[in-house]
Amino acid sequence: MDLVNWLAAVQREKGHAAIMGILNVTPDSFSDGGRFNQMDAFKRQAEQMVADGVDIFDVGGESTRPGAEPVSLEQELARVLPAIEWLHETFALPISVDTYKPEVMKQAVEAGANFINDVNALQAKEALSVVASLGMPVCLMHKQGEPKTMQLTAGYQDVVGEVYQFLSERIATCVQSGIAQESIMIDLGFGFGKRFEDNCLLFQQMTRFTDLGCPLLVGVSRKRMLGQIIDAERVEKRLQASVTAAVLAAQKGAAVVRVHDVKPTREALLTAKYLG
Ligand code: YH5
Repeated sequence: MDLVNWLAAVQREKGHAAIMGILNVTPDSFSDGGRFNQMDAFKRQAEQMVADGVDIFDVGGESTRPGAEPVSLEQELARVLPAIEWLHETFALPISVDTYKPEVMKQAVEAGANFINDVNALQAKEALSVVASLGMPVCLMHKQGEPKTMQLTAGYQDVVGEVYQFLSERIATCVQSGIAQESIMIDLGFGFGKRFEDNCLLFQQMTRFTDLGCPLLVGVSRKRMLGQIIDAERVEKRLQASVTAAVLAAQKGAAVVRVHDVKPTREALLTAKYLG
């Protein structure tokens, strides 16, 4: 089933936007004991998400957060592959891999991933051809700059116009490279090289991106822009703001919301479905 049809099926069956649950694979500790415990914690988190009604897993090796140091290919593979293999063996749910490295994309798909979530919008060398030959759906995200420094240098003349132009060009390039238009999603990239006011404007004007003809994925869960609105430094304090933002995004037409807190998000989306 192609991506657009799968999303339509989720909408139909559940009556709300698809919920993408964020599963970060944390660095291995040096001892085997630590490694076992981390995999164990990962499994329990995934099981809880399934019980809470997650629609798609997003597995990431934590290499793209603002301020983060890049992770080596070997490190990323060692973190992400066992996690994807286990999810694939254990649940009948789609799995996306959050990576910009073509080699990780390839091996993740062999391990059972069925969706590429690339914060770099397939701009790495070989990424376009790898995804085209894998035939997997992909999410193209906008960012300005590189994760390590992007929050220090962010600036736009017209953030909505520039993000629109970028995504429009990337969609065209993907299609020219043999990726089916029906398997492309887009993401405005909240917090990726954007100031507070840029994030707010993009969120407010999200519906302007619908005419690009690709389903929209929105990831704002626990992000600093929400912390700035409610004056909460600690991520654990950002739950209500995250859930509110997920409901608003769905109302503005987002097909997928990428979240940490599946259960409260699902309850809010269901409530909005009946009362909205
Ligand atoms: C996204 O928006 N984000 S990784 C900082 C936080 C909270 C969360 C503490 N991968 C996105 O999740 N993929 C990431 O504040 C993504 N869209 C897509 N498609 C950053 C992240 C986060 C960072």
